[in-house]
Amino acid sequence: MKKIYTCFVTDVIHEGHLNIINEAVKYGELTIGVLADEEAIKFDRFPILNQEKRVELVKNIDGVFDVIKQNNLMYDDVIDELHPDYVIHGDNWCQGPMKAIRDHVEKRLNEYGGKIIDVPYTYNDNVRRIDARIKEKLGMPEYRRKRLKNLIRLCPIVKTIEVHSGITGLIAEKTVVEKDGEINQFDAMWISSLCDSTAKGKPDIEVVDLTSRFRTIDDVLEVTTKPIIFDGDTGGQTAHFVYAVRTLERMGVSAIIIEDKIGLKRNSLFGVEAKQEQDDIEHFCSKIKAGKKVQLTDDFMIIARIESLVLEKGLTDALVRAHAYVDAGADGIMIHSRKKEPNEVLEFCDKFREVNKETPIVVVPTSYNTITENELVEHGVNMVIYANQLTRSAFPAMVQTAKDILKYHRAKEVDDRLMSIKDIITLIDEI
Ligand code: SPV
Ligand code: MG
Repeated sequence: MKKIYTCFVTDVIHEGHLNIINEAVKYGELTIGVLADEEAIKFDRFPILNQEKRVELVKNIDGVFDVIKQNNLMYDDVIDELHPDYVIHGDNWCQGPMKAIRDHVEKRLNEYGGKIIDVPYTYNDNVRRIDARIKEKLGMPEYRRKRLKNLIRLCPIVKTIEVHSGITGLIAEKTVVEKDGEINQFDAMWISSLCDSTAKGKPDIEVVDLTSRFRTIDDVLEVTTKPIIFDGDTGGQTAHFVYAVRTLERMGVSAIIIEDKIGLKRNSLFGVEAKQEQDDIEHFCSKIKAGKKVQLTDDFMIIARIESLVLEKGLTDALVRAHAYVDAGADGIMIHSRKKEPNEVLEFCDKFREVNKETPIVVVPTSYNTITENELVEHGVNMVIYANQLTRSAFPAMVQTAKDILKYHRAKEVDDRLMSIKDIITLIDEI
């Protein structure tokens, strides 16, 4: 009897999967591997059911010889142990980032004469409807909100990108890349005060009010499923902050980050060039405590952002504050810096981790951008936020286009570098 293998990530078995199974059993006895959560999230949606539950789901299907766990996205664990004669998959993996998986599997099977079978991918109205329902569910507040904590547990580092609109949300949601045989996507989204304000042509001084900031979140929520981390600036007055916590939690936002500054907030990247005042520890702790007291679920996180390095108050001050904020109930610490080199941030992380192994550390490597995600992981960082790069890439492109249209009195000269009309009108999926 030949061994045939397929890998499932799915939360719902539909006719597409049954079709693969029906084809597979023609060749031999079928083993289905259920992909680990931490591997699935590298290229697919976050599974609604965890790996254990998905194993149970698949076990109930008739005609399946065995169900195993696949813990490596590239199939190496399965190929080493099972040595399948055939690997069967929908032909959707013949292009796009998933092709890297197919290429790798093909190479491994070739080592001993195994073969791939591609079956036409089923995408009819029924499957489309099931797909849309899962996506809708993932976007619901109670499912989305808790996913950040899950991601912190599952990922070596949670990769977060700034978004400030539906369209930037879609970029964060849909961009998947393959490089050197590795597949990656962003895990979460950051609603930056800098970029949200900039998109509205306003300075980053808390002048864009919370009602407007929540509108931005709503636009993003409507078209995405990934968790959202909200840049809450100083959190404002404590009496106001508690309302923000409640609203964000209800919307399905996973975390708010508030910075320990008081008075007129200026962007941290100004550092000491702009007058900025740091809050005192006691007052900031009372704000954290008030926020933690009003939240209604265990999912929501209040992350305390320390501005000591930005305001040149030194490492010791940053560490004292970090421990005090954790004691006050902060679910995470964000340490910020505007230095070109990562040294002070890394030193902070190392020293903090000597005492505290658990509390998630968040960093924003805008100025010290040579540091890699792997290096951050080595220093105990749990989340990296790419806080403004989408805005900063779009703006120069738009200015150049505006200038060139004025220069040439027509749009022909700029057309080559623009997205095609076909691409833009088909970019957004219609319901
Ligand atoms: C933001 O993105 O608005 C931030 C990060 O708060 S920074 O601009 O570096 O202060
Ligand atoms: Mg900000």
